[in-house]
Amino acid sequence: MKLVILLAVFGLSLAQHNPHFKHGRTSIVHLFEWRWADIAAECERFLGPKGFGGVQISPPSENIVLDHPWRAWYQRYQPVSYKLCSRSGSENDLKDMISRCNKVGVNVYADVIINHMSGSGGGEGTHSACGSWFSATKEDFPSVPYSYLDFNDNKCHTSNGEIQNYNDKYQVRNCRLVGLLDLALEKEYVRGKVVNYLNSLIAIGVAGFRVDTSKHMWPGDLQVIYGRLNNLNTNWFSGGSKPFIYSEVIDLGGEAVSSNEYFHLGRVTEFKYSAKLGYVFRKWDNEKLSYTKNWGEGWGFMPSGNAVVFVDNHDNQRGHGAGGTSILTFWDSRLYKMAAGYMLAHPYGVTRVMSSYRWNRNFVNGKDQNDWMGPPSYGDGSTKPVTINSDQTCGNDWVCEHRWRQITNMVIFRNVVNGQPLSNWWDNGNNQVAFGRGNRGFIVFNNDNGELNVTLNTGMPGGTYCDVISGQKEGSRCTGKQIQVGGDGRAHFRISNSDSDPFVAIHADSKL
Ligand code: AAO
Repeated sequence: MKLVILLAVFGLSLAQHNPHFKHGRTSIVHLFEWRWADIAAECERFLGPKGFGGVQISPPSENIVLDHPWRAWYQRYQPVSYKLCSRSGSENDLKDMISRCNKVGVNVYADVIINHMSGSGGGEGTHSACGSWFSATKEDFPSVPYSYLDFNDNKCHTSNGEIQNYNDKYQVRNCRLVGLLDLALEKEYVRGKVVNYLNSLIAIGVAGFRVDTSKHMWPGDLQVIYGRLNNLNTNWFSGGSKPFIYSEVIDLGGEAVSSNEYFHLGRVTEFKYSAKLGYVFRKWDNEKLSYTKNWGEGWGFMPSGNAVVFVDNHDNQRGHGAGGTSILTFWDSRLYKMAAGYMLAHPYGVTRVMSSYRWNRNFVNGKDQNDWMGPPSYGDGSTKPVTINSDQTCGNDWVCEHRWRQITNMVIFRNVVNGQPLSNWWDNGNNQVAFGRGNRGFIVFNNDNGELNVTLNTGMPGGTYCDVISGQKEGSRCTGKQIQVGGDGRAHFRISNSDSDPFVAIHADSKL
């Protein structure tokens, strides 16, 4: 009996680590601030056909609407109700998008804000995405409903009710993060509301959740909440599937709360990965690509089976969260493509690709004054649609990194090499490295100032392969470079450091 219970508990926690990707797919794309209608179209016209495993969507719950700063992106991180209504679209738009994405085998993961409601300074009225009245002043959110009794104020013992010290885990979990009204998740009533909210998303077909500010919630409370979640909708997922959970925990070391407190609950965002990858490709702090021979746990990252990894996220790409100048973003496109290529080729973690919009950066003393700017929008504040240009890039200031050929093709590469170990590592002791994934794929980087000119053992069957970075295989020809692999698995690579993309990748499906 005890064994059965143990197995049940263990099985349950394990299942929440599973993204439930379909058809051997391996990557998530974060379509930050996209409208639901655009996501639906993107699933059908691009993500499904190109083999993306899932999409992380912006918070679907109703949020405060801010005038100062005007319609900031981060208003979406201040819920006022659990109505499924936001500038991304209505509840019907959301449902339609989820089912259309599911139909083409692309999972949907919702970004959920359950630690808090709006900021304490949010005032009162109907300045909300869909007209719900609320009072931040009185801590009154009748659309849920939550009252002042449902918040943590009495549990926080700092002078102003704010988190003041990240070395005190009681503050981190019981006090307000930047003034956000902190929900009392140990209350049965609050747990019930949160469970209902998450279950309402499971009912319409999401595959799981990115759980915002997990660091600021007690793992024990989260465990109870997750334990009450329904299994995934059997229209799309096999019976008994638990929602995939990935906790947002920023742990760069040296604070009271560590990522490992959340490992039993699901996967966790590995922010060290993003920060270090930036250092490596920028060659800061004397970092070199050759030092990444033991990339992963060897670099002090969490175990691979626990990690969700990314080059940048919606916070650190604009200096929020664990932002820093090392973070690579679309603004540094050449290095960004290499870093994304490296991440997607390397077996560590579940990979998440960022898809951004452009905003008017304005640095004053190293800080972007416009780090608040919301998505491309019309004068009335409504979000502009994602348009697709004839060359398949996006218009209206949507960056669509996930559509950059080099990145899309590396998402495909990761699917093709799925399950294969890292193999045939080579480096020049500096910033030229190469590695394979069994006999299914091989990648070579030149981030040095000189040329790369070397013959390497790729571990691949002999033949002619198309490089999927400078081009790809189209019919029986390569649109970019060709790589000849001999019968002995060896191939010659020559990569100039002035190439627009100084890396080369081949895989089993790019063979002529
Ligand atoms: C906005 C305004 C505030 C206002 C508030 C309420 O900006 O001035 O008071 O509304 O009216 C986003 C925005 C916030 C925004 C918020 C609500 O980023 O600016 O506030 O929406 O609209 C912490 C959390 C982490 C969080 C991150 C931003 O731990 O969970 O802050 N990320 C998520 C979302 C994010 C969202 C929220 C949470 C809120 O992804 O988009 O906020 O729902 C240390 C700690 C981290 C801490 C950072 C930043 O990091 O370790 O836990 O993240 O500080 O406070 C080095 C260190 C590193 C350190 C970092 C500091 O890198 O190694 O550990 O420096 O930069």
